[in-house]
Amino acid sequence: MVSEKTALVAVVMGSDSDMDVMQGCIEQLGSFGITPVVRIISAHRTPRIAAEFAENAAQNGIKVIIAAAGMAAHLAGALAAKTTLPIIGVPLVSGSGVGGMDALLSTVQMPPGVPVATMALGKPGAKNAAILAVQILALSDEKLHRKLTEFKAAQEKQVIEKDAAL
Ligand code: RP5
Repeated sequence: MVSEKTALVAVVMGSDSDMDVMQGCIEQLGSFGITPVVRIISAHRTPRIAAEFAENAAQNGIKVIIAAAGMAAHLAGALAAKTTLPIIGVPLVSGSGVGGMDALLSTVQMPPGVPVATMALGKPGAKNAAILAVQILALSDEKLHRKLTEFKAAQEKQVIEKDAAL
């Protein structure tokens, strides 16, 4: 069981309804051998827990926080306000009727001084959040760096094969 005290990456989401999409992020991290600590924490419904989590994350050994939320998605920003760790934000599409634009703008439009590295909406963003987290960790981890190089090469090969198969 991975806890906040043993994980290098945290995947935090605003609701259990976000899990479907964020499973892609967790699996992508897993493909690099990284098991994240996974939490459901809401900037609006559990603001005290959100602040506490962010305040203690670095001390607990977490290096990167991935924060995903839909609607008025303030989770990534709220965590960024309370830590110096890099925060990767994943805006999610909810049933609000504005197609994710609400979450995208809420996540990306951070005031100067409090950055959130904002990914694409939904599933592509969830996958990229994992890869970006690995890229950050790989700066000081040669083994991870090798895995990333292999990942890029495999991706390139797949596209070349698809092109050749046309
Ligand atoms: C956000 O509101 C969550 O991240 C979720 O995407 C959205 C809806 O939450 P639920 O009503 O499904 O719990 O805070």
